[in-house]
Amino acid sequence: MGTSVNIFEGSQVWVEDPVLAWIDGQVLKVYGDEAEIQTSNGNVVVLNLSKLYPKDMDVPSGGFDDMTNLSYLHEPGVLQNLATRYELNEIYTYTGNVFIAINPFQRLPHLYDAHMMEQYRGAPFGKLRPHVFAIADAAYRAMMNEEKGNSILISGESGAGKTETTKMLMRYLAYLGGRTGTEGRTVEQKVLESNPVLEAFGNAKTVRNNNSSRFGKFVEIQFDEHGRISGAAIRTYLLERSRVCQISDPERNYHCFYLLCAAPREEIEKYKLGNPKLFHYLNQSNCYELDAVSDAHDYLATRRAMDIIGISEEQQDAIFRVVAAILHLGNIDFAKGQEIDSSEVKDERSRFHLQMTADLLMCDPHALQDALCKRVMITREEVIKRSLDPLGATVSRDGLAKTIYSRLFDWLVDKINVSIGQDPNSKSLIGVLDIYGFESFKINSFEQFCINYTNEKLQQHFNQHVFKMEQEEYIKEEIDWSYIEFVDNQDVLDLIEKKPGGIIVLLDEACMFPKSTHETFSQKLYQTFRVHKRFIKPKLSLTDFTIAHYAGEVQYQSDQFLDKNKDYLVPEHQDLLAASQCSFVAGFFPPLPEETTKSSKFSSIGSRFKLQLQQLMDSLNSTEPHYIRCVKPNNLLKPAIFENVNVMQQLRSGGVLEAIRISCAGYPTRRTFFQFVNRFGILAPEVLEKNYDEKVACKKILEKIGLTGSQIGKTKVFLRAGQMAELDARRATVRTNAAKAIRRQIRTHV
Ligand code: AOV
Ligand code: MG
Repeated sequence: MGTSVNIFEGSQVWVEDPVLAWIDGQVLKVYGDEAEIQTSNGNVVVLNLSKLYPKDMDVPSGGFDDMTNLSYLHEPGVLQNLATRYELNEIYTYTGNVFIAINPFQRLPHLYDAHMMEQYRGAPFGKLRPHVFAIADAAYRAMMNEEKGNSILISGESGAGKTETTKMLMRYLAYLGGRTGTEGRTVEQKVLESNPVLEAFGNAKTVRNNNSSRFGKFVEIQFDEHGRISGAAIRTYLLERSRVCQISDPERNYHCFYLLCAAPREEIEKYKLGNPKLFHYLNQSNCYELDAVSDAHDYLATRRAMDIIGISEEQQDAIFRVVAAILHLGNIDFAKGQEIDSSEVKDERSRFHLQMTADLLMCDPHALQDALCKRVMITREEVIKRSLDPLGATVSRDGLAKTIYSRLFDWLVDKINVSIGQDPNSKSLIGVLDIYGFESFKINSFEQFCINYTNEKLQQHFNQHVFKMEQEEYIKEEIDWSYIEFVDNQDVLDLIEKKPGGIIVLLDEACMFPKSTHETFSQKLYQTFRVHKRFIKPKLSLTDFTIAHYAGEVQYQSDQFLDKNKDYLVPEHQDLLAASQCSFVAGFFPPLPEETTKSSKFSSIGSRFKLQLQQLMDSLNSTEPHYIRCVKPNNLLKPAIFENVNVMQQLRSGGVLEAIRISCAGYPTRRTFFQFVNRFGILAPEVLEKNYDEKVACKKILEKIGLTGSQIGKTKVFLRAGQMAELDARRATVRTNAAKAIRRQIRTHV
């Protein structure tokens, strides 16, 4: 949206820069379509006028709280405003309907203290500085006043601060809806303490974030008619299972493993643990400790949080016993057995770990060994036990570890929900969504596919609502508008989830057909989507496929898609653990109905996830949404570093600029009558002389300058994209001419 018409010699402009994303400069000369610009770092560049963006010269030194105050709502303006504010530790900024939070990577204690909470309680929106508390407060007021559910949707890339922001929101809601002086554990205390527990079991250090959530979370906080918290429900989405058995340097496995290895002596001895370096599931990476985190301390903190939630001592012991069992399980190695293609537990050390695993899971060690090394085959005639080779046994071992861990995680979520309790009579609710952000790595597998699919869903929700809200403002101001088309990502969603024929369906078909491989699956995709404009077959690969997501293209490697889509519990594992003497463990594996145990029918992770997402969307659609976009200012995870290119890329892919673009299709700039007259009265001085009321004055000014397409609302003037720039240019010309005239006058007088 270059506004080239308004560029002339002397103009301050932004031009694209490979290092800084955008750099400001001054136009030295204009020749036809091109201009020569001196940039602020001393370079002179020649560019087409369409590549220049006018620089807003009216930005206060601290930037604008709300970016819609910018005269030019373009990329460089938005970026500059955020950078200016970040430098002053102003990490929050409004952009119309979207709230932007930039990770400070340092504790800002005053920002979240009790005094701050008090200030925001009931304060009119926009009166105080932008803050997550203001968003939570607005959601709470809206819920109370309109008796409608509200939701707060937080997005942003890994490490951008979604989970921290979620915790602040929850703290503030607990403050608003908490009870004072009640005996025992309150609902809100349990809700808050669910965070450290879920983080211990569902978060891990990744390359991008030392405390990365490896699951999605939707917390629904229920309120009674007095606006007090009366219950809550936590739903989680797709925990990353592969991490339990496979990590790469410098990442870590789930925190709980390290916490347990740092537990007090008696526990370490009881579970025969010790240095995490001794365990295969942990020592695939060289990272064991985190900066500024004490696992020993966090172990005790997690235990305390479990106490508050109401997880009994006995259950806590069982939980950590299972965690220890998984570590021992991972240390069982296999060697070739006596028979061809069979395997046996490798050596003395492995036998020790087998025994430990069996002890901790309270199951029979022989049965455990069989479950790991053998498979039962059911043919029409007979039931035979087939041996697995060492590699097969290792895969079986890892499968068992992943199954146990994910059941443990599900158990925790259920337990937390039961303990907090649901309020069936709840008057209203606020949902808070903290989900994984859009991901595009060098290698993108099924996890990234699901994560990005989630983001497509949320983006669609976002588009629809930003539009709706935008148009509601037009209705409120009673201006004429016609429905504005926006770029819909329905076609990407169809590509992924359509029935029949979408990628998820094709993947399920491939999983059900025994002869398929990832090659045949990829071929099928290439054939089916040969002409789909969101699907691309990369030239140099026979099995990769690329999806043109709303946030950019992502190339997926299909080789593990089939395996990862199959949620297939090996019947031997099921039988083994269902027979555990420990009711906690046996409880993870309730008996299955007869038919499902026999057939090897698989259950599709992709399809189940799709269903979960649909349910999530249904819940969200019945609420009034508020959007928070978290931004990561740098990849070093350090304070006070604002990397322009990095932030720019997030604003683009996070759909922030898309939202701006959407609002540009409408009337993105609006000014109150007073502001408008003040600024542009100079264009029609004769109007100012007459004593019109402000609204009439605005109308007259607009008439005089013949600006078409703008609208006069009840309290504001609404301008189309670029019109503000046009008005400013005229204002500048009038002023320059006036200055020249004055100079002429002075000269003639002299
Ligand atoms: P994420 O949830 O968005 O990533 P987090 O909320 O875990 O990111 O934030 C990452 C880290 O940034 C935290 O551990 C803090 O050290 C720091 N941080 C974030 N927000 C704040 C804040 N408001 N004040 C101080 N420090 C903060 V992921 O879960 O990886 O997508 O899957
Ligand atoms: Mg997180």
